[in-house]
Amino acid sequence: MSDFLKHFRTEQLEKGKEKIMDTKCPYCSVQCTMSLIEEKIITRKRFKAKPNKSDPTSEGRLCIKGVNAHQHVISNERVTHPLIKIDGEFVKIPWELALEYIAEQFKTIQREDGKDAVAAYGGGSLTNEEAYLLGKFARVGLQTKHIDYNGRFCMSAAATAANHAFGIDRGLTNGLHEIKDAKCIILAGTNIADCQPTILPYFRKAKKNGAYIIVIDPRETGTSKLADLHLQVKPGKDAYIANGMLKVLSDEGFLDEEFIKNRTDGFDHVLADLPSIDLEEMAQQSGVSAEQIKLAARKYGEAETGFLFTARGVEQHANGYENVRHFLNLVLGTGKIGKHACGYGAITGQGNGQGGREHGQKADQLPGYRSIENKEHREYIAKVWGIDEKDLPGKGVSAYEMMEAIDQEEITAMLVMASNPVVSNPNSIFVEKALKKLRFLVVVDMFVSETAELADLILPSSSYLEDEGTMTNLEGRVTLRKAERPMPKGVKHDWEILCDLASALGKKEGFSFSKAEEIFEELRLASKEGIADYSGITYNRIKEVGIIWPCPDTNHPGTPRLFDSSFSHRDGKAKFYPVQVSRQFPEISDEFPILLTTGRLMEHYLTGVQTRRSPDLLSRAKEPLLEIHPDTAATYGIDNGALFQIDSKQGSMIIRSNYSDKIRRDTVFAPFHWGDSQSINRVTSPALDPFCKMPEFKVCPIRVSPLVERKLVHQGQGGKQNETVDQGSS
Ligand SMILES: Nc1nc2c(c(=O)[nH]1)N[C@H]1C(S)=C(S)[C@@H](COP(=O)(O)OP(=O)(O)OC[C@H]3O[C@@H](n4cnc5c(=O)[nH]c(N)nc54)[C@H](O)[C@@H]3O)O[C@H]1N2
Ligand SMILES: Nc1nc2c(c(=O)[nH]1)N[C@H]1C(S)=C(S)[C@@H](COP(=O)(O)OP(=O)(O)OC[C@H]3O[C@@H](n4cnc5c(=O)[nH]c(N)nc54)[C@H](O)[C@@H]3O)O[C@H]1N2
Ligand code: SF4
Ligand SMILES: [Mo]
Repeated sequence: MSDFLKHFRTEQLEKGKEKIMDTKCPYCSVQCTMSLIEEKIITRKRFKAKPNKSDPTSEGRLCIKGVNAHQHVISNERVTHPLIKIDGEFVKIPWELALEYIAEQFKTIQREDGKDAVAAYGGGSLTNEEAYLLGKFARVGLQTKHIDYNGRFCMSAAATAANHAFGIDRGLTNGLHEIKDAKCIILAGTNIADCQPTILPYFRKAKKNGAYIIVIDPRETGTSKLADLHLQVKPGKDAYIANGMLKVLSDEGFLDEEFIKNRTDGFDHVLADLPSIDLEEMAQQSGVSAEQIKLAARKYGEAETGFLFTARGVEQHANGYENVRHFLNLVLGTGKIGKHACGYGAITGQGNGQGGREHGQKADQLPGYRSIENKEHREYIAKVWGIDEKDLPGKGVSAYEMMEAIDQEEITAMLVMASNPVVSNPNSIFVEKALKKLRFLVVVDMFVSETAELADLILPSSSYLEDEGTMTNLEGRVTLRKAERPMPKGVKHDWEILCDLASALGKKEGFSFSKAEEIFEELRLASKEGIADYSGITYNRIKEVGIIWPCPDTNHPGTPRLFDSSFSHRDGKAKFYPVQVSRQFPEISDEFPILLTTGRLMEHYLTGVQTRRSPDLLSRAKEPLLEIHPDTAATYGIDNGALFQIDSKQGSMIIRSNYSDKIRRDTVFAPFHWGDSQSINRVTSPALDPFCKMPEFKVCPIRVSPLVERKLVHQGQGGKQNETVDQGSS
């Protein structure tokens, strides 16, 4: 840079053109904090993300997504006006008219089709205040029973399992800082290296301190590189590993009888069933040798301290709930919980995946993790909301079931806020068809997502840099996200939109908030004495670092570790689960001879609406690639880098192959970050877990076949071409 330019630039900056914004990454559940420096040099903007060293969770780390998160905020594809669809085209419409029109449509539809015909569908990116308000809006504003959210696809199996086993669902039972002291760590179906990269160092530290690390995953991943033992399970068959391990723990005297006797319930049933478990059968079913299962059990059993973590790999199955319960048997059987460096963690996914499931977006839940089916809970919340308990709707159906209800024309209008269901639901060809049947669809988003494209009306919302509110991270730490960048003209915050819509529906009372903090104050009251008690948390208390709930009063320091002396069930005891595996698993056949599993790449986030609009992330992974073993590919005539077709019972999609010898030969893996014909959910199965309604994203029998046209082969393979990213510019 010439001296002149240097001088000029300094002058520009001195004139206050540099803005430093304290913020948090909008993506995953770690919620890393950072300072985002925005420089304006003449007309160009430059951004630089500086991680915050005093963040107790990220410890001053950021991953590639956090570094580039601002790129979607400044994308010129941001929607900055309400848009109404007229003759298939979106045209701008003023806010007042848009709100009036929505209110009129919702009222007409409710009059004609019934109150429950209008549904709300939320998301785990919403702040606690917005998730809370969306729940209140559905129940009080619309008086509909139908509200659910994308977290159903995320945390529902682990949440239901933890509620039943422990009496409480908080992702991690212990603070992350305890991981380094654990002597054995089981990572089942979790790819932390790509999905929560900034917490990987906690595990590295543990390993350095001598921890034995066991990874259970059908693929070798960045996470399995840490492993001393990698159990390459057949997709869907984790329960056989867990039960095989329990059998070994029992046979070889590793169970903690004192703990079982004093702190748990239901072990008798387990004990009665254990003799029927045949280790060889467990090995044969799971695709992991009996020797490896034994070794895993011994290492976990003999370690003085230990953690067991699960994530979507074991949870996103039609028996995801039971999978988690089987793993929890290992934790309870060895008494590795409720003390230092011993515990369980369901690694939460979305930025506010934890808070989003505590305050009433879920079909069966009221704020503070209260139950909509419990009379006392209903009465308490009705009082906070100033309504009669009788006017509070009951329980609705789960996210995917809402799509079925739309298909059945029981739901005829929907408000989607912060989700892209047409890409993230399983069996998405059906879902798209169903959504097209709606009489009226409103989508609140920053972009014209694949779902927004189907909308009758799109309302533009603010981004993470613009929207203040609290987010609860994977530790259960309630943190305050500041909003220091003004939002584009024409955009509103999600909570403002809900207040305005309520007002347009004639329900102004109870929705006249003028800032997020006022909503939080009501949420504190609503959560008081609930399971997820936030009543002791104030904006002022969390302006530096967050507080881990439960926090029942303003002097309470928060609760990093749960279950030191008792579990959260009324009798204080944790519950075992019978070891029988009764379900019929989806199996391969001559027609569909390969098992598909799906998941994530480091570079993209969920359905990719934000990260595909971030040039530095998109350039690293331009299109979905199917991880396939070269031997499997050879069997079906698939060249490396070739575009080919995947078919399942549900539908087809086109994808490019990427040879990898790091995956089982009977399994292929695809990411779900792309839409339209590249969406892997066009083929995934609509099977749901009967306990928690989690879809079966992680296993689906498919067939692969070469496309007739081979011309595209070897053209631009996408993938990690651009390894170095200029972190300073955008
Ligand atoms: N980069 C990135 N990070 C993210 C996200 C993202 O989209 N991109 N999303 C966030 C969200 S919302 C979530 S929920 C989390 C998800 O975090 P994870 O659950 O860790 O991510 P996934 O890739 O879905 O699945 C994890 C692993 O499960 C394995 N797996 C597949 N089938 C099975 C099986 O049957 N058994 C076992 N044991 N393992 C199996 C996959 O090979 C994969 O490596 O990540 C969060 N972080
Ligand atoms: N095959 C397969 N499918 C899966 C999964 C899998 O592993 N495999 N995982 C499932 C999981 S764990 C999850 S969490 C779901 C996620 O599924 P989705 O809910 O579809 O997730 P997103 O892609 O985050 O969609 C968020 C949408 O909201 C917008 N948005 C982001 N922040 C805000 C905000 O603050 N306000 C508003 N109004 N809009 C916002 C974004 O632009 C985007 O369009 O996908 C599920 N689907
Ligand atoms: S994606 Fe997750 S790990 Fe990466 S910077 Fe954002 S919050 Fe941190
Ligand atoms: Mo998720």
